[in-house]
Amino acid sequence: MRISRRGTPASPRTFAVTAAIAVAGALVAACSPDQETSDATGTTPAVWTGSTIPGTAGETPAYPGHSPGGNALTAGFVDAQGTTASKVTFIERAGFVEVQVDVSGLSPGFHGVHIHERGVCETDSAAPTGGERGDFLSAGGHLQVDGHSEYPASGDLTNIHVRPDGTGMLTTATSAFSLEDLRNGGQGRAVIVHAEPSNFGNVPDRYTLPGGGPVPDEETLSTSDAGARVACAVVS
Ligand SMILES: [Cu+2]
Repeated sequence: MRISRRGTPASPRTFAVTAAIAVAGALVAACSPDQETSDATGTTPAVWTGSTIPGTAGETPAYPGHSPGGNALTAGFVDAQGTTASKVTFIERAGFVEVQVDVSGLSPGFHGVHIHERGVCETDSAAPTGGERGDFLSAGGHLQVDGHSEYPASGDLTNIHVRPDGTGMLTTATSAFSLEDLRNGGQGRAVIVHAEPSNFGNVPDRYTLPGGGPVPDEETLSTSDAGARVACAVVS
């Protein structure tokens, strides 16, 4: 649903965009807990003092400041000017994926964050289905994993709140996709931060479109009305 349109027309700038991708597998070798965990009665349980949540059963334990080996993806965001100060990290846990987003240089307020289908970040590009050009449009629509067609889409994540100084951070969790879905057979996916917040397709039915049509319409469902694409990261 397009009630009003914000943002500017597609910029003539063209940047070759390469997102830094790193699998955190190399980190695991450096992990050395200070204390052994034990279930035996009378022993002292391990104490977690870091912000990273403990690893889950069946995988290499995660210690504060460490990522489980081979179970994480991280990538840097670029904006239309090629700035790369922000990053996103995905960590596979037991039954869900932990998502950490750190951004800077964005306008204050809430911004939509989605996984988009194609692992490309191209400014001044057109959607795979054609149409008008704009920054990061060639990343396509929101990720829907195999067998999922409902909305919110598989790749719809929680909005990130950006503070007045332009920085923001978000930690969330989703079971709507796996790291394999993100790797996409080596082709990767794009993580997009939008100019506006997502509404997740939620438009109260007391609203109607100018022509009287019901809401949410297909555009609202497929885009969450999050507006222009202001930052993009390729994970693979
Ligand atoms: Cu999006």
